[in-house]
Amino acid sequence: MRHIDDIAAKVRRAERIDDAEAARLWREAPLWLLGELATAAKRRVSGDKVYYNRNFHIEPTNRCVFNCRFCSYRRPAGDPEAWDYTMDEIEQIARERQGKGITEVHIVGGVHPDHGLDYYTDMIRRVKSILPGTAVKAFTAIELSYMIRKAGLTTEEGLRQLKQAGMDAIPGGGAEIFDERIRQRICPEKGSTAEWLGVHEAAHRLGIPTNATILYGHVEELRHRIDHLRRLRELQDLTGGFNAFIPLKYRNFGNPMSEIGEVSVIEDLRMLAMSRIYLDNIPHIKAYWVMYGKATTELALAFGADDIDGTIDDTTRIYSMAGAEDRKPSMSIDDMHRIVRAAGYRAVERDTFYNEI
Ligand code: V47
Repeated sequence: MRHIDDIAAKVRRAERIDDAEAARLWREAPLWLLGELATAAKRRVSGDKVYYNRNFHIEPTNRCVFNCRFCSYRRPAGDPEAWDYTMDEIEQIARERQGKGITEVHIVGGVHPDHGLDYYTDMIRRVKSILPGTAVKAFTAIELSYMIRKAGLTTEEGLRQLKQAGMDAIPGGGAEIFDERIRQRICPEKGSTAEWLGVHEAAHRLGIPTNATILYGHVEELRHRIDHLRRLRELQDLTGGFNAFIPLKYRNFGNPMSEIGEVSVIEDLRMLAMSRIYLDNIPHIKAYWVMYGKATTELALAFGADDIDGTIDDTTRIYSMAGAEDRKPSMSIDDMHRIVRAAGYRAVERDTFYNEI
C-alpha cells in the first residue's frame, strides 16, 4: 500500500489514482492536504474562474410513481401538499422569467403516472417558444427512462425525439448510489443503476451533454462512494459526455430516513475534494449552493469546486422541503460575485455548455 505522500505526489503530477489510493487519501489525508490537491486539480482545468449561470427550475409535479426513502418532496395524489401544474401554469412560470437574461431552465419533477412522451415534448416546445435562446436541461435519467419505456421506444429513439423538441442537456439527478445493494435499501422501487448509466451513455452518443450526481451521507460506506465515482469515470472515459459532477449531501428533514443524521461540513469538503481528485476526466465539480447554503458554498471553493450553479429565483422545493436553511432559494448576481471573490476566485457567467457569457 502506498504512503499518503506518494499518493499526493501522484495527484500533483496529474496522474490518475486507483480505488485503493483513493480510499487511503479519503480516510487518512488531513483536510488541508485534500484542499491543496483538489485546488491544484481545479486550477489545471479552470484557473482562477468559478462559474455560475442565470437559471430557474420548473418542477411540474411532486407526484411520483416511486417512493424513495430519502425523498422529502413526493406527495401522493390528493394530498394537500401535492401539486400537478397544468400546461398553462408551466407556461406562466416561463413567461414570468422573460427579459431576465435567463440562459437555462432546469425541468425535473416526480415521475408522474399518467403522462406520455408527447406531453413532455410539448412542454419543452412551449417553454422554448416563450424563452427562445434559453437552453432546456430537462428530466433525470429516471424520468426519461420511464417516459421512453412507456412510449414503447428505444432509449435512443426517445432521446432523439426529446432532443428534436428542444432538450439541450440532461441534469444529473436520480443517480443516488450506484451500488445495487445500497440502492435497494434507500430507493428500492426506483429505476436501476443500469438504467441511469444507459440513458446517460445513449445521450452522450447523441451529442447531448449531461451531468452526474451522487447522494451521499446516509447508509453508504466509503467503498460505495468510490465505486460510484469509478463507474462515472469509466463511462466518461468512453464517451466524454459529462460536463459536471455534483455531490449531493443527504438532508434528513421530513422523509422516512430522518432518523439518520446529516454528515458534517468537514465530510462535505472531503467528498468534494475527493470528487475533484478522483474524477480527473469530468471538467466541472459543482457546489450546489441551494443544498449547502451560501457560507458552506464559499468554503467549498477551497476544495475543488469550480461551479456554484445559478440564480434559481426561488423555483425549487426539493431542498427546502428536505431541511435546507434557505426556504426561498434565490441568489443575486452581486451575491454570486461576492461569494466567489471572497474565496479568492473570479466569477464567470456561463451558459449550459460552459461557454463564457
Ligand atoms: O436525484 C432528493 C436529491 C436530486 C434529497 O444537474 C436529495 O445541474 C439530499 O439532481 N437530501 C435532484 N438530496 C437534484 C439534482 C440536481 C440539483 C442541482 C443541479 C443539478 C444539475 C442536479 O436531489 C435527486 C436526489 O439525489 N435529493 N432528496 C434529500 N433528502
